[in-house]
Amino acid sequence: MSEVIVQPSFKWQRQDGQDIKVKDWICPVAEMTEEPQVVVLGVPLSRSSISASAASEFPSAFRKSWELFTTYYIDEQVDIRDLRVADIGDVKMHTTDILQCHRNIEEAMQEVMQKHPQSFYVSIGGDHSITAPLVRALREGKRVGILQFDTHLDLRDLSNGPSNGTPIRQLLEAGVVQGEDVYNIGLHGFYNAPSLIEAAKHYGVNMITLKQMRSKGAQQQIAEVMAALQEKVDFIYVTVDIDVLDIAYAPGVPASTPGGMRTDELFDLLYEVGKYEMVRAMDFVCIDPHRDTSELQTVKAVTYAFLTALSSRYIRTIGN
Ligand SMILES: [Mn+2]
Repeated sequence: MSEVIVQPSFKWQRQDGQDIKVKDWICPVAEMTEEPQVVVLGVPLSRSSISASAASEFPSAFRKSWELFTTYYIDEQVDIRDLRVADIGDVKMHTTDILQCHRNIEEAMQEVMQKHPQSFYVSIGGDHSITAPLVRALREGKRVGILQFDTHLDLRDLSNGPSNGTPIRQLLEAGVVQGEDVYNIGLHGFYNAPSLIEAAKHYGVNMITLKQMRSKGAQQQIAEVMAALQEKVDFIYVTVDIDVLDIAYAPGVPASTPGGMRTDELFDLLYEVGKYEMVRAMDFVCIDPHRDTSELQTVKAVTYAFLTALSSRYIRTIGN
């Protein structure tokens, strides 16, 4: 029994057949007979969000959305059901102590890595503060690159404690990650104050605006970032702050803004990301299902993004 990982509050009745849904495919880790290739970890923490957020409810909303998707991806004409994906449960959280929650997250990730050293890890937030403890656990003394999809730099100083505005700053200040190994794609508009731009320059963070990404296209942009990172780092962590999406596409996000990325652009980017072996782990953060529309526009967008990234990973492994 784990001290820091608890069983999900919500569990599907899985069924077999020709036309399975994602709910029938992703398997509780205890029921898995073979070693999982992908491990999903829920990280239900949102007390660390600057604006009030029910992101702690997202892991459960994410699991519930699995009945809305099949395992067949028509764009690439591939069924991904043979990819072994395990749901390991949620990190146990303290009710009020955020630093204790962060210690639990770090410990839970270490436990996941110990149990499943060869797997690809997908953490489902929670707010963006969870990325710092997750990366701390994953690093193991190696050089880690971060590919961040975000409207914000998340480089706020730590004078008010760790929050969803500080994860990158925390990792840089602690020397866990080097600024030149951080690539932020999706910055746009009027949401990053001059002091934060200064901090990005000070640390050498690579800032790629949404406009710059659009002029290159997803494939070329990701190829360039990956080529640069492959020269420098041992593995890559991908963090997807859903506030990168335009508010019209993702209303269920506390800090989403106009002028952001479209869902199809995020899917294309994550499809490219999935092609690279060096990507060891990924997270999706800052989704507040209580703000979402009744049609679950935001929740569905994230599940779709998750499936897209797994599809290209799967397609890559079939070739091997
Ligand atoms: Mn963020």
